[in-house]
Amino acid sequence: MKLFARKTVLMVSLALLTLVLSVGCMNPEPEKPDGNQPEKNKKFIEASKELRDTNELTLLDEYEIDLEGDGQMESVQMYTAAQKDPSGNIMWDDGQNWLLTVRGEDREYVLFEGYVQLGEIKYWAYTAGSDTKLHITTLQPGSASLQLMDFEYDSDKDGFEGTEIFNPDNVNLMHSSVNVE
Ligand SMILES: [Ca+2]
Repeated sequence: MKLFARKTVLMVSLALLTLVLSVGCMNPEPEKPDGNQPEKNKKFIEASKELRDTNELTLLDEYEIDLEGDGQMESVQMYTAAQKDPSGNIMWDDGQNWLLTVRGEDREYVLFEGYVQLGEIKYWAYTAGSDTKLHITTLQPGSASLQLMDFEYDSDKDGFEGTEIFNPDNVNLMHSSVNVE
């Protein structure tokens, strides 16, 4: 009886050891994206209640659209910090701050805010296919960058899902048919 018990203990121990070893030798599972962690090339842009001060900025482009279909218009606005000369021409520097924002009366979604060196920002607003979601796609060409971003409005989350589509490293821009205006 004792012997049997010992054998049983030994066998159970061996089985456990085998199990521990086999689990230990298994390849670790590939890392799954954590639900709370944003993907590397994505960022969510929430509504900001405090509107940026645009008094000192030059409005380059404005487009009115009803974001969520409530009958009240919102506006896509693109600004640069470069000022206009008395004739109305923009005095571009080698670099300047830019602001691309979608604003309503008491909120805004800042799609881009920052300094652009030897470059500019272009945007396209559109819907695609049967989907009625607004997309704003931006291209930011510069002497050392060529970034393409897509911002899709999500009415459930009330914000824009930004996705970096293209952003190659070590760009040395040699030519563009699009010049700073
Ligand atoms: Ca609206």
